[in-house]
Amino acid sequence: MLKTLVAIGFISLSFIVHAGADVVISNAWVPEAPPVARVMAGYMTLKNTTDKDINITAVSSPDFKNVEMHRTETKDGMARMVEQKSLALPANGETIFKPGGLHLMLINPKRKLARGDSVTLMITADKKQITLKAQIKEATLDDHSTHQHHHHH
Ligand SMILES: [Cu+2]
Repeated sequence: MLKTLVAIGFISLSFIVHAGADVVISNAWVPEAPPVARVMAGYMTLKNTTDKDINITAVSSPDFKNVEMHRTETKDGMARMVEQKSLALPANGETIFKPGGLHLMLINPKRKLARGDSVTLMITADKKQITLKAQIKEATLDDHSTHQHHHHH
């Protein structure tokens, strides 16, 4: 009986904690890059659990000098990256940052980052700030991080 009560208590407590989480972020990772790399990519899955669109208006990290949101677009066989100043997460929808599409551009790492390390990301979603960790993982072959990364400004 006591066990049941404790379990219920835990469930309702975690419900309260999650009630504020309009955006649930999972699978956040950063492909490993050569130590000399000045830019790294970041990927994640964002779930908007509300029935209203939510706008991501800023991303920052204490581990990088600057963070941008980019979308890779292919036109006439040429891929280019377009910075997204703001990104709408559709109501009850899932938005995936993945190689070849939306990605975070992590610019000028402040420390050496190797596989197994994790970095902190801070995402502003409709004025609320979400803080999460992303792990540095082995880059997969089709990752754009393994290609020459051109940055246009
Ligand atoms: Cu980019």
